[in-house]
Amino acid sequence: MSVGAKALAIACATALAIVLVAIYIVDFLAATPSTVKAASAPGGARLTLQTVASYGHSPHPDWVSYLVQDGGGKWHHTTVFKVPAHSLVRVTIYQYDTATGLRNPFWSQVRGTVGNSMTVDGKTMNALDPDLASHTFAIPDMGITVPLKGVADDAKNQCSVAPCPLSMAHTTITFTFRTGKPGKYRWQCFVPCAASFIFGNGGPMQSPGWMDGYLVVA
Ligand SMILES: [Cu+2]
Repeated sequence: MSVGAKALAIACATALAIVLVAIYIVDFLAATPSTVKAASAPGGARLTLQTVASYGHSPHPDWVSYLVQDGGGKWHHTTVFKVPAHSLVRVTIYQYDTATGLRNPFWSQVRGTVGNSMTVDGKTMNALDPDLASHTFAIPDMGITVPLKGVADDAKNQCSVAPCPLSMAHTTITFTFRTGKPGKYRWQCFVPCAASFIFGNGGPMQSPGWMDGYLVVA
């Protein structure tokens, strides 16, 4: 290879590396989902979420995701939720995805909620069979973990395009937790639910706006 050809090859490789770094910064590091304020409720706030097996829209129609409902009943594709400090947050999660299962059964216990419990379709529970978990809603810095029971694999009427309506197969999980001082707390799912990614932990599992996000306590 001539010196000129070598120099050209190095220049092309350098340019490609710069483009990839720029895409990484703009598309991943700087991409921040919008913030949705939880609806006000006596003593605090009411946070309503849903999880879906596939978002059904661009940019990733086949990615698993969370969505949040605003006080007016409209669903938003974001995972940044604003709730008041030093107050009770009553959470309802409509879970439309089937189970993937937890590798670490620690995350199948309900921890950090009022009474260390949740209700699943109206039944009070303190833990879930790890194999039945579809996702978790966990805020490690607040000591909160809630495992979410998946719908049966053979359930009729499964939803694949968000937002999913209550007429489609789902489980309903409710729990309440108390917020402390203001801050920005990371929350995430711990079920390796990202189908078609290595060990189920890529794509939506490491992208804010899908399987993780922030709880903004203000
Ligand atoms: Cu998940």
